[in-house]
Amino acid sequence: MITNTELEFKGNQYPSKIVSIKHEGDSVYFHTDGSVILKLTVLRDSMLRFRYTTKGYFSNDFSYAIDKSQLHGYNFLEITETELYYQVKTSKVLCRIFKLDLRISIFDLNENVILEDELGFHWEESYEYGGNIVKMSKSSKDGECFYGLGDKATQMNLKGKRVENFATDQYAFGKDQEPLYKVVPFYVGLQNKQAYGIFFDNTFRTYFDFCHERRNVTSFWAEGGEMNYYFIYGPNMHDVVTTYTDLTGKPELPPLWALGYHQCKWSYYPESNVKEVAAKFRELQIPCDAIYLDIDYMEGFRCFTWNKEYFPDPKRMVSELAADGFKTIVIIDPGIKIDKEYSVYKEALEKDFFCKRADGPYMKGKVWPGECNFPDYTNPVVREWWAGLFQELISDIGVKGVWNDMNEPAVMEVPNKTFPMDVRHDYDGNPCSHRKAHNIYGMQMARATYHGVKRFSYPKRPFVITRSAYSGTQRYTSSWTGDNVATWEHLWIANIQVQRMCISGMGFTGSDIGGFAEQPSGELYARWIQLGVFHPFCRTHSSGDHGNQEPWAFDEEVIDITRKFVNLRYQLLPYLYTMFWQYIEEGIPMLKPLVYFDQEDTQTHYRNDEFIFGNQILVCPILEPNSLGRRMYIPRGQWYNYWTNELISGGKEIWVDTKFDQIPIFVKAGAVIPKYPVQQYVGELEFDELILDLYYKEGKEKSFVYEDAQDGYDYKKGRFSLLSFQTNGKEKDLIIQLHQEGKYSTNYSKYKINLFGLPFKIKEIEIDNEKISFDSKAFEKLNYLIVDKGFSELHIIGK
Ligand code: MIG
Repeated sequence: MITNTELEFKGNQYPSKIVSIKHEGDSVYFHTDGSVILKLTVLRDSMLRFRYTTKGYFSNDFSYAIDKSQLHGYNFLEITETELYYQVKTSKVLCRIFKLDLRISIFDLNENVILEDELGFHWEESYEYGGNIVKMSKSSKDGECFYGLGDKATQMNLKGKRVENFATDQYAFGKDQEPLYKVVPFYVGLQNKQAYGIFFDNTFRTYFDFCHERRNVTSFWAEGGEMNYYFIYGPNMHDVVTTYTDLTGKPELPPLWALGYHQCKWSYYPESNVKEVAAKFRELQIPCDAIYLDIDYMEGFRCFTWNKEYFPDPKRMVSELAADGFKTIVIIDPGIKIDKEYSVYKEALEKDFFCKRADGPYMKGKVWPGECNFPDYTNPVVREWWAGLFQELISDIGVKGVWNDMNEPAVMEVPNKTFPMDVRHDYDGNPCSHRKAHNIYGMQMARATYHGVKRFSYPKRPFVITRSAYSGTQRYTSSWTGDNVATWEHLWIANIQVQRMCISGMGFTGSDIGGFAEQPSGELYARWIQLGVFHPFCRTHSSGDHGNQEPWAFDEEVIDITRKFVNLRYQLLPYLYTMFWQYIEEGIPMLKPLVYFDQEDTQTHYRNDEFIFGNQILVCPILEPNSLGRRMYIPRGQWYNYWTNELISGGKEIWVDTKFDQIPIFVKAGAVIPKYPVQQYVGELEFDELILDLYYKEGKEKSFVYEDAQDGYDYKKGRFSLLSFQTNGKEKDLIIQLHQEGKYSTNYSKYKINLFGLPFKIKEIEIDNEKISFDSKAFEKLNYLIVDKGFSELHIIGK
């Protein structure tokens, strides 16, 4: 195993001088006098791809990460030459390729350096495996910051860290522990207020070193494959992240219920236990939309079977739960029990669908069912077969979602916790060993699962959740952060992991609320739910080998806090759905670390705890016991304290007082926050008003509300409703302009507008230039207005 870049290593080889170049369409080939070739492709004016070969030719170009529907095309491409370098110019960047040694420097159009090779591309031949360890090193300036890389359990800014990407079942992982479940070899660099991104699309074990080994050097390398990376220019982090997300793909909208609260445990069984848990949620009036069945629902852990003793009639149970608003989600693991009597095993064996060792026999490994074989999900025929297996679960029984676990892949009782590296994979017609396929195995399983669940759920939307993932997995599934622990430190980790996943293109993510391993105190559980309701995916889960972790496992105060915060999440569903829509449309991360929100403010560069939920709500969890508040950084701008409605100016660190049933939440001045009434599950209630919380600001602010049928695919045919509110506050006057788009007609007929922070008394109100009757006495008591939906301009005139 390689644990450092070994930059001085005598076995390192370097490219020699360029002898010729060839321009073909969007690509330029730089041939050296050895057998190194660099292929530089201009995908967009702000995105360049660099591929290096040391063989004199390029192998088949294939990637699981890249989305076929990504946008590409550039406006301008010019190639020039000086004595020292070739220059490729687009309308956004200049890229110089040095003739002597193939090193790269990238500049903005004003010739400010964005990113420069240090040693640049170099490699070491690995005779053991018959390939190269491919390496890249870049110079790094003082003050440069680094973000991204998926699920890393470490500080937000990766400066000074080294990380390893190798999908691993890391039970009860610790802070800074490496590697973890997911592999997202993408980072954002921020230097001199300019952001750029690097996506190293290489599925072998990879490492990234951010000025850890050497102070002013950032490097990344892989234990095989090609040096193949994408450079994305910002200059805003927003541009980098949305471009990366477009490159690796965006999901479809989940059904709205999937944004509700989910309850899980290892395991709820038998049926009576599942029913009890569901009923208790309704009794205590804590909203909940989904309940999970962990591995014990199966017959001897055989996927696609049911334990008939615990679940004599799954179809009846699932439909009874559904009648009470609960969607049933079941776990499916990759290991298929070796059992001649088991139909899934027999069929896969007959069709030769299992992974094989290099010398021929099927790969065997122990997981929950005992000895198993493992489908080769990298074979499209196998994926198709796997998708078909979901027919009974989804179409007949009525299961609404599937949970893919153990897909790193995890194997028990072996030191490396996974497959032997010689195992063969189809890799969609590019046969290879597990060294190359390991990091995408879980992704391909989730992909096959998604296609199956979607096929049988149609015309409704599927729901899938996975533990392992590679870049691009967001196209198919949501995810959770794996087996965390009920400790305060893990609450800190969960907060960072989910923010980091959001800026790594894979935002539909949450942690096991309360912690998977060990028992949380009531206080820790309460603090965790207070954070968890602001995560895109919101589920309590626990290993069940300690006490219970349903809200009622704790005292009355914690139950009330849970209800209060889950209620808040359900009220904010239209806001959450709108952020999801901005994510699928534009790749905008649903949670924004402060540095993403305001990269120009260097105070944000090392912040970890505070984040922006959507575009306009600032949240900061309480991460310590016995806290009656905390210090936090308020980013620049005007913010209302959600609990007190006090207006404060940001750009400073302050102390915020909170009670046990609060965490610091601030709403951006000018925002219009849409809310639904509290429902026990999505779709429980019909209502005639959309609530709009409007926070006055002097000046302008824009807010959006996206709605549709909450499930199904009509939204793709234009049946959605997009409201955009432009508020404009003046000293004695507030104008709200509303613009509507889309063909979906919402069921409610009115808006209930709650006005916060209005600095004047209302004299009169005009809607579309007509005065309406206005009862100022009533308003002074209630502070809201009810108006018919569909106005163009609401004018509130002060005295
Ligand atoms: O080896 O299915 O991360 O969420 O409850 C443990 C049992 C297997 C690990 C998952 C966890 C799940 C558990 N699984």
